[in-house]
Amino acid sequence: MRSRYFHTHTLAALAFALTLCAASETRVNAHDPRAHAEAKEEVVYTCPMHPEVKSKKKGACPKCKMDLRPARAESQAAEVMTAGHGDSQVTSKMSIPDVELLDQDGRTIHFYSDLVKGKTVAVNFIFTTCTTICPPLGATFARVQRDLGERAGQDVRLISVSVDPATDTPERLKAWGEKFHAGPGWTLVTGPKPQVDELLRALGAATASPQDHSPTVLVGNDATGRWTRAYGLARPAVLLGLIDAAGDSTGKEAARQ
Ligand SMILES: [Cu+2]
Repeated sequence: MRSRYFHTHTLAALAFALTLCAASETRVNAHDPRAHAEAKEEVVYTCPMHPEVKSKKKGACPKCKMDLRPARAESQAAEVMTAGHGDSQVTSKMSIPDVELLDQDGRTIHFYSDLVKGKTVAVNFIFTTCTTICPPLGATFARVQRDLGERAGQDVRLISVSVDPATDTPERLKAWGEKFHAGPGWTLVTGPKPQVDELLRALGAATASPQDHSPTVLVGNDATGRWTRAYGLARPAVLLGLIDAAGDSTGKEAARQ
């Protein structure tokens, strides 16, 4: 699973989103519950947090109450991500703005210098009132955090950026993060809307409304300049592989640059 690709600007991200949408009719539209019903094939539903929980019907996980998700649609979408972009597009460094924002404890942070500089980061895009795709995005990060162990907060940082900063106060983000046992290596970010919007544009995650956000995770390392956009609900092992690759300045992919 070495496929990856790179983007530096919003146009490329838009193209990416369109590719995802066009790629599979049975793929679940992140924020449209009707999309679930439209899938005609038999689907097995599974919990993002507890993969051993399987059901033929939609519903809540008996262990954590999280909405079950169609396992087949998830794996298909993950395959689309990698199959559709087989060869990585190597590019120059992303320009990460040093915008002043707030973390989940209400502390002022500078996005680049406090969170990104000197670390490998995985960034997802969430809003706390979302009941569809964002909870599984949080659950995925929780599993990545667990698998990272003590690396979380040391050489790797997980970052969740609110795409609805007007609603998502630091307090709301903190409560949301606590549902997923977010530890010190997982920073949740909000702030004044103009600054958040500037950040989202720079990260290729700007959308007209929060509901349009796609389940992506951006994995990169400022020092190596290697950035990958991946399906946000990919298996944690896949995301861990991307995290390792992003920080590996001696790897095969890096040599191709
Ligand atoms: Cu969402």
